[in-house]
Amino acid sequence: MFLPEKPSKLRLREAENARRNRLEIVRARSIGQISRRDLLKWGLITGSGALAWKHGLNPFVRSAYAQTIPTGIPRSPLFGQLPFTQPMPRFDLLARNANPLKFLNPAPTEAANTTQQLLDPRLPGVVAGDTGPIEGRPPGPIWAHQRWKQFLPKIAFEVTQEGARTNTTYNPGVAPQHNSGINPATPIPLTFHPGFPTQNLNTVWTFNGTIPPKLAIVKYGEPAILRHHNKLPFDVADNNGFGRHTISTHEHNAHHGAENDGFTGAFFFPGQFYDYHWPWVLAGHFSVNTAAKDPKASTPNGSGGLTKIPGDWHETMSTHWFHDHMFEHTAENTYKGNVAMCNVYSGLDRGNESIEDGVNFRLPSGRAKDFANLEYDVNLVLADKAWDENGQLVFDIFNTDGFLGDQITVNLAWKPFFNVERRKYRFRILNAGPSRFYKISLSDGKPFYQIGNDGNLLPRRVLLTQTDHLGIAERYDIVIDFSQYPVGGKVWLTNLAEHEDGRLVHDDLALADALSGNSPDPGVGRFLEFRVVRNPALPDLSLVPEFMIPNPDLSAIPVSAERLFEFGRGANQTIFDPITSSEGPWGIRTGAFDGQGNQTLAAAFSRVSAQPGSGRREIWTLKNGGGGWDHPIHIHFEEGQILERDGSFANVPAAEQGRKDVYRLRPGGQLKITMQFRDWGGMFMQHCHNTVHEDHAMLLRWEINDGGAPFLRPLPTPVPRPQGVTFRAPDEVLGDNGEPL
Ligand SMILES: [Cu+2]
Repeated sequence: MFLPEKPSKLRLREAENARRNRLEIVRARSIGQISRRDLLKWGLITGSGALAWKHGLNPFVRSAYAQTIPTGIPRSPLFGQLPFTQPMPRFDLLARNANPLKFLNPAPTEAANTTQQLLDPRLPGVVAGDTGPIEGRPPGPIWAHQRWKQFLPKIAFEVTQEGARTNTTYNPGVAPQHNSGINPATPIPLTFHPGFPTQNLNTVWTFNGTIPPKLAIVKYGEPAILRHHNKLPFDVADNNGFGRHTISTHEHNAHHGAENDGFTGAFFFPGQFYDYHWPWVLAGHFSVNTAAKDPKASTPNGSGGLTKIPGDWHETMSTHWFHDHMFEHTAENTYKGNVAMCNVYSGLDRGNESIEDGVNFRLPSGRAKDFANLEYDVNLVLADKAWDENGQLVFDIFNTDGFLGDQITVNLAWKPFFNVERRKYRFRILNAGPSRFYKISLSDGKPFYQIGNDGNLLPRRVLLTQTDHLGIAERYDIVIDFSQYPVGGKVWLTNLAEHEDGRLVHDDLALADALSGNSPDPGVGRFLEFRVVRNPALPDLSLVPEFMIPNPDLSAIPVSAERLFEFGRGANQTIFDPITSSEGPWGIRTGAFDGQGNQTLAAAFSRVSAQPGSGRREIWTLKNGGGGWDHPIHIHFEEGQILERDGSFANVPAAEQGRKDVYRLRPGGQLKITMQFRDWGGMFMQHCHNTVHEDHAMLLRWEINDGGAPFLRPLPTPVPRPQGVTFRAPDEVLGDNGEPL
């Protein structure tokens, strides 16, 4: 997979040449000059989806001096830097702007703002003089913000997506002593380590064009709006080799209308913005606890008290993220930096460890502010990266199995350290992909608590010495108690999951083996150093309650349908459209639970593959079609409960017994989950979150059919163009048995 640490010069040159040759193909595909079909035609891709073994075109090409050992990928140079020599930056807080209707200019509107602007002729399909709408949201009533007037936004976030630049406005939300001494006034160039080269303008694209990654602070009962400006290059070729300049922003498992979900086919162009409306209601808002009587269904009131809100408190969510969902280009764009996190606060999880009101869990956080104290509540985003001999980020392996970087970054800093006090900390750990799994342990094997899985606090805390495999897009909230270490002590977060390729974890290493440095996978071992630097100034008042949020009880709700989704290889395509359909090899077979014989289909966002009824409860079986790969499957919009893993609830580990939005299938595995579809409607998605599998067509669209107004059935497919989104009827609609209607 990767070259050994000190390869011979000849071997390194051979591998670098192979990578350079491949980059031409990666680039041509990223800007749409060639398709996968072209590559198949030219014989560069095999039926199984991997690049053929043609000299210079494959990272695993047979080496000139070893017949059977693959050449491997050149390791990312470290420019003489050592690990754990730079502080880990805390996330960069997005400003919470009050009064969005006045703050945002032009003011946000219920339906998309179709005010025309002159288009830049560098945009695809545009000639001088063409005009198009300033907002890229599909126009008209179907894509209008659902229940806009009822949930007018109270907070606005305004962000750009743009190329790399220096951050001069860093706001970590905590004093430097809680940020390893980083002075936020010091400009931050876009680099993974101060001793590495700075990233070029169009090598990295992030929120506001800067690092550290961004954090949005939201709370229930406070509707928000995210205005996202696309400031990426007009010319699709200005991408330094990978990444697509059209984007769609998915708030990962927010319970919001489809027009705000970052649908993969509702992407927008450079020069446009898109307003995403986030109402932040508890699921069940319109059917459960509608009179807002239950104090557990609540939100911080700003002065130490609670405001009760409608909905089911068992659906309260906490740790979110948002990221690009561009059709066929999600892996490139998220890898390039289109990733942010979002902490959702509530009466239960308010980010204040001192308020005793019988509702607040008092998880490690801080106490100075009413809610969202961050001193001891730390977001961590894990992302494996690779860079070339000039230190520039590369998206290297043109391989549909998945992409692995050889270097682990935390908060986009290469192997940093973080100063902690002798007390409890909460870490909200996100795996941002693109393809690697992590199994996390402390380097001394000491136990810690897992309190959350995905966006949700668990029914019960779980004491662990190692986590399960953290799949791409999954989040684990853990609590580590550093009071067990002396001042001056050090301990490291360590990855035990060894990969050979992007398909699955090859081996779970014993802690000693992961620490030994002997693994051929440079991604295992220590990746974050904790330095215990002092005693806390104030006593640690935080708690780690044994019991937190039990699952909502759906047992009284009849099951309206059972469906099967099988995730596998060798997908067929029935729709041939250059914009809305993709090609495999990955795909999904859809059907009734006992349905047999339907074909595995590659993604097309103009196909509707399932239509659960609004308010209904369903049971879905997610099945891995093979034993040679793992898939972390993400179902948008609804939190699910795992009823069975491989035929029995006894196989569901404690840390997976809460609500989930990403479901790891494991090789050959099968899950049965249940969900209820409510409150909002429209077109959503389900896909593998190994983003390379997702982009190579393991994705489908499903829709909530509410049987009437305000939605048409099935919804027309948006087809975005710079001049404006057009619509057409879905190319294909599958019935409950998985067969085309
Ligand atoms: Cu997958």
